[in-house]
Amino acid sequence: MPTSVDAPDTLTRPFDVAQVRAQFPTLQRTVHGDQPLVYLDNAATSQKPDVVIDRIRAYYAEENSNVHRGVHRLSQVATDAYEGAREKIARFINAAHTHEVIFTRGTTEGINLVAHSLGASHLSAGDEIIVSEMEHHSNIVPWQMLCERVGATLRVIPVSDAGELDYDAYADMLGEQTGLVAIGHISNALGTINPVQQMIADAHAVGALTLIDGAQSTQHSRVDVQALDCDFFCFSGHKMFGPTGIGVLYGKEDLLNAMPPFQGGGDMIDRVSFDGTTYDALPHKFEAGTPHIEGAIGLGAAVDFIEGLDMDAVQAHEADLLAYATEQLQTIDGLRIIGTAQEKASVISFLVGDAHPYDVGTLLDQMGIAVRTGHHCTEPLMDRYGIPGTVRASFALYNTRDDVDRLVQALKRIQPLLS
Ligand code: 7TS
Repeated sequence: MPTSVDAPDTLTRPFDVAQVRAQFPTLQRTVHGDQPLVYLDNAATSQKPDVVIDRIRAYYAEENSNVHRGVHRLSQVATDAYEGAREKIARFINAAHTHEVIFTRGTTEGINLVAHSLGASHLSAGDEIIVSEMEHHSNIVPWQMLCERVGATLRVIPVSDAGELDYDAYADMLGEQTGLVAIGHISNALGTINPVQQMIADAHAVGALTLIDGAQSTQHSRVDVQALDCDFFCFSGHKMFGPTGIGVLYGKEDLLNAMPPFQGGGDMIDRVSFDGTTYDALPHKFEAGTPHIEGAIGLGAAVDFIEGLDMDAVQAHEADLLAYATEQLQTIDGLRIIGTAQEKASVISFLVGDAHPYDVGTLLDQMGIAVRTGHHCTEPLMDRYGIPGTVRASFALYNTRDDVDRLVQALKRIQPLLS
């Protein structure tokens, strides 16, 4: 079977943004007639490079079959590709074992899986679950549901005006009653990079488990789950140049083994009878039903794409974009940046005077600029700042200073319409 699309060219160093952009077909298109697209909605989802698109096409054109237990050739090819993707992802996050990588629909499903299964085995009435005020709803609501189910209590780490966690408050909350600390690695609304390594160590010191919501981190930085020592780490393929509908839950082997399955069905069993059913070993115990085969394979191609880049150079490029955009946006009268943490990823939330974020976003769209507006699924955080939402420009490795200039020029043009 041809698998040449599996092996992207290693990019020439230093980081060549034009060469990277050329690999993303969507970035070549125009919108609203002849407006070149300026795509600044990467925290919602990233665009996809040719290697990912081509790999998915090759799977359907040449390898399509259901996975596992098939004796025929195509089933073996599809299984090898699916399980090969799991191995790539395990290496990518430095998991100790490949079977610690569970395929999910995305971050949301990974967190719900842990809330369901860990809730059944490890958490009970009187336990506390700690989250922060800046969490995405995906890292709030499953824990609220779990608290209701088992009688546990949700504790919330406050956020400062700048958008940083109140670490002293966190340290005070930790105790033997703490069952789990569930924290976002990088805030999707503010860009704040949280000190998760220290938070995990401090949680472990009181015997608590830890879950990191990595939805916003795998596309910006190297993640090493063993170095972090987190118990669980969740992320979404579509935010890291891979397909939608696929994501990963990493969990430590002993914990995953001790947790009951999330969903029941085909592929997750050892033996089924009406007298009782036994479950398959990891990772299959947590993957009921036909999986998102092409999604996993596409995510493997996205991992290859990222690993073909010099991540230090990518980080330097994104840091430059963040600094340049922050400086340029501040030249706009009445523009207020929400989230000015010391440690920030390339996400900028802002408000322009009293203008509603939706109006700003709609006018920017007319000029080909894609930003996101609203509460970004962080309503408690918006309540904290007393605002209905923000305009959010989120940058990926393929964005340029020219994109920043287009955003700033457009904001200056629409400003008279907003007041
Ligand atoms: N956690 C964080 C920090 C996120 O940013 C998101 C998605 C999720 C969890 C959920 O990920 P999913 O792939 O399961 O949906 N964030 C956004 C966003 O900022 N705009 O659209 C989706």
